[in-house]
Amino acid sequence: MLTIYGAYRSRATRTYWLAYELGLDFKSVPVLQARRLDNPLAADAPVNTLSPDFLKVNPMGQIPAIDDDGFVVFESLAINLHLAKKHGGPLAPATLEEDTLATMWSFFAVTSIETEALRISSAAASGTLDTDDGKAVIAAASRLLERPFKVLDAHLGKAGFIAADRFTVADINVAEIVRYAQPATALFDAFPNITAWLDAAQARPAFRKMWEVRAAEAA
Ligand SMILES: N[C@@H](CCC(=O)N[C@@H](CS)C(=O)NCC(=O)O)C(=O)O
Repeated sequence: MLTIYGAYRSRATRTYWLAYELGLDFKSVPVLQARRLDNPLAADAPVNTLSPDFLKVNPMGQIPAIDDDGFVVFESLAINLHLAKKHGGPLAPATLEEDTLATMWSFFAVTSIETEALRISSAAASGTLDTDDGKAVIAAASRLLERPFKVLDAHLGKAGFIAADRFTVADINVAEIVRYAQPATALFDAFPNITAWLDAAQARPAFRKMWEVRAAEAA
């Protein structure tokens, strides 16, 4: 049995999306981010990233993590690469080259895009996008995202997808990182190939299903 520890308002969305794409039978164990709770160590606190039982699963105290028939993995992108390769089919890399490209673009997204994209998503979540401070955050993050977006946009213009001639796990890994920057609409206006690729990814039934469950989860 596959157990996914996470929350739909967290990086676990990547794994839930993939699990829906693959049609996996899984158990979801809700684990909240400790920072969302006043007293995460209180006896009556819901299971969270600082709960002793969860720290036995992921000593980093972060979601998502999985227990796949006793094989425990943390780090969302590694989890997704593992699940795709284990279950095969069109979402999995079909060759060593596709596997390497899926790894390369996943690392690219997490090292060159995620930090700045999260700044944009945090500004949007805190409702400060229209303030001077919020505009300054968006401008600074957008400037730093210009180079990786240029590289990604050129790649998608030629290839259409991230690591193969079809939608794969690599598209999910990269799309779920690029999504955090979406509130910076002017940035996306400058990169039409990224915009078209992300729109198509987010129109997939498995993304929509994940997004519906996320919307129903307490903010
Ligand atoms: N690099 C890790 C980062 C995981 C991470 O930071 N997750 C956040 C939620 S999105 C978390 O669990 N934070 C702990 C907390 O806020 O208490 C991954 O991709 O899995």
